[in-house]
Amino acid sequence: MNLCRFKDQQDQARIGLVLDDSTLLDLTPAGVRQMQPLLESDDAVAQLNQMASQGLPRLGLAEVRLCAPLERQEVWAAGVTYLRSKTARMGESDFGATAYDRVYAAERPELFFKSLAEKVAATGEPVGIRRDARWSVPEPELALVLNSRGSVVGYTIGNDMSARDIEGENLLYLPQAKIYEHSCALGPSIRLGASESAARAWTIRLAIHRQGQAVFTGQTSAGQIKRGFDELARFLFRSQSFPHGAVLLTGTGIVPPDAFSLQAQDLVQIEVSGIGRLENPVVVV
Ligand code: DO4
Ligand code: MG
Repeated sequence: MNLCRFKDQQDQARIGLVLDDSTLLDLTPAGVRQMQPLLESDDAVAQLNQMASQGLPRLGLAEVRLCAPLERQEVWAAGVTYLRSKTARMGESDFGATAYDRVYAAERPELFFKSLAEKVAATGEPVGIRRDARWSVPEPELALVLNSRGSVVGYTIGNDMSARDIEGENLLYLPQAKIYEHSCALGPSIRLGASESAARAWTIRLAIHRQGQAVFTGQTSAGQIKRGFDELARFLFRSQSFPHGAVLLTGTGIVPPDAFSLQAQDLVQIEVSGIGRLENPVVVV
């Protein structure tokens, strides 16, 4: 069951339930104006099933503009949670190498702030590469949707856009490598009601297209994430509260070859088998 946000004709955000690849149910007549009460409730799937049987209006997905599926949540990210991410980062950096090695093995994960909700790109909106970076990549990641109690209530797809040369030059530059205009995309919807073991069986795929040709494709399994989802959520909620909930990206396991850098007008497509596809064109920021 996939929950989405979309804009109506008056440019107001509405909440919908994705029925299939081409149709959604508008939940507005059922009194749903925000996602948060559903994400906070213990029986969101049962409530939504009940609403779905009420004969609510159906809309074509092609007729609406999807928004990023979050409201007031902060977006955070975990790093170096896949072996592939650890080895790639150790290669790109000289003196930072031991930091990546150590955090991969440590009890405490790497967690960093990624974005405010209002800065997140929805599917179809541009993601950015910095004009002062030479080496930019998308990071396709499974994203945990957490309620205010720190429980995983759903999953979406995240793109943790990164400037690898800036991160590799000095780890203290991580915030500049990771947080800039259009550096985070989320969507297209939130998958509710899936267990961690079901989510771990999902395949994550990345395809980058340039002038209509695929210039990179790769895939991994969410099962390769080294840490438990609750473990990541517990560390995020340590000594910190999130009254609106949070979205936590779980790290990347797909790293394009070192010679590859994104260019303006590339198209980044990320698919997670249990969720759908997040697709964003690239712009220079
Ligand atoms: O350590 C730097 C960032 C790691 C990251 O974003 C990832 O592994 O996905
Ligand atoms: Mg990442």
